[in-house]
Amino acid sequence: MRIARSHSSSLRIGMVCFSTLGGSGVVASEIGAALGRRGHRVCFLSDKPPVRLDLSGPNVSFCEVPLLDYPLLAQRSYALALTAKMIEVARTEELDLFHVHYAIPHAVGAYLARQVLGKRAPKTITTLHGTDVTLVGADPKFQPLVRFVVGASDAITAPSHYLAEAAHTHLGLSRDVAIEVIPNFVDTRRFSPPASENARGGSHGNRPRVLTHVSSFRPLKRVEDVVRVFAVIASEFPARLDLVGDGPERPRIEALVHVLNLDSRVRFLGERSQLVDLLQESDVFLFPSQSESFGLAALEAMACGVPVVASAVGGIAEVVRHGEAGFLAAVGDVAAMAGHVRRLLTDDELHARLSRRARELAETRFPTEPAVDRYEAAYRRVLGDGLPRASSSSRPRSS
Ligand code: GMT
Repeated sequence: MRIARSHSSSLRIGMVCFSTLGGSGVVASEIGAALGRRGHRVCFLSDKPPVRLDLSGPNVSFCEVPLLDYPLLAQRSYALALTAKMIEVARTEELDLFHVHYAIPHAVGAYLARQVLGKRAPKTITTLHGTDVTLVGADPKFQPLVRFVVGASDAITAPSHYLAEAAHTHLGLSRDVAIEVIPNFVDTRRFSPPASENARGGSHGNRPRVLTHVSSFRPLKRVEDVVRVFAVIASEFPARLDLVGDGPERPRIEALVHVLNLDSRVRFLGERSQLVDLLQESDVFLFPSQSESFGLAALEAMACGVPVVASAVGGIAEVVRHGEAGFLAAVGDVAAMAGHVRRLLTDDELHARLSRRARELAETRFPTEPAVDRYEAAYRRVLGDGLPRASSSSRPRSS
């Protein structure tokens, strides 16, 4: 039988996330690692160890979700296997709560597991991340399911005000259902500018200017716009484009780079779990997404002092302040984005100012520990530890 623990006692948390390099798995990994350092026991449940998770840290473990291999279950359902594992781990580890990242299938697993576990079930916190709301949740076929399992959570969080609002409108969640905005965060000790700014091109340097893009190469990332912006810049400057990541759009983008005769100036670097070295060489980070709840990749670039040129959509403006940490333009406006990059590459003073401010915003508005404090407070609250309830409309700290 689970014993209620006091405020200061350590919690037992089942952290459920994707293992891939996407932002939701990164955020889950960073929260779990920080909670482990605080003495909580965190067990990650996923198909593989999350790529960005440091399993050598204190109090962090990994519980693999093995797929059921039975002929009648032709699809080898991950959702069912996950649910079964959540039930098992909740019992063996005496979990206090599940913290699930990305609604589908994770909040479904949490809901079913809790039905099975009954009175002894852990509480559930669901963190929405983006397309779980804007694509899957907005799809009429999935909306009733997503709304139900998200609404059944004991607490819901989202990384931006944009996504919290989208969850109410797309999922049709009642306004009485509070969604706490806890902005994503970045470890600014690890993600830091280069020791010397000479690492970057600069208008007087001899090195080519480096433009960088990191994504999952899904259509909504609009990697074609990245290449088209670069084509403009490459016709005016000695420049290189680093494309980091992999996904369904990559073959099409490789073909486009070839057609534009840019093969020698574009590097396809594939998936990388270590980004700092690449970001420290970068002059401008390109992020022209069709939709974005937050843009963790842009925040990591900012922490390394890289100004961002991005589309003005979703939660990006809550992270990349136009004219401070970079510049925003309408989705698909390649000419405007190329113009912003051109300014940054020709005006060293402007570049240095935005680079400094990008770093400063990452440090002051998106630090790790205050965000983890807020998750921990949410855990205590759902466990009935009597801490005051945070306002669902509280904004990230302004500097
Ligand atoms: O929602 C997704 O498409 C996947 C998700 C992920 O796992 O990468 O990305 C979302 O979550 C990140 C972490 O909170 C955010 O930084 C991304 O902006 C967001 N992606 C989208 O909204 C497209």
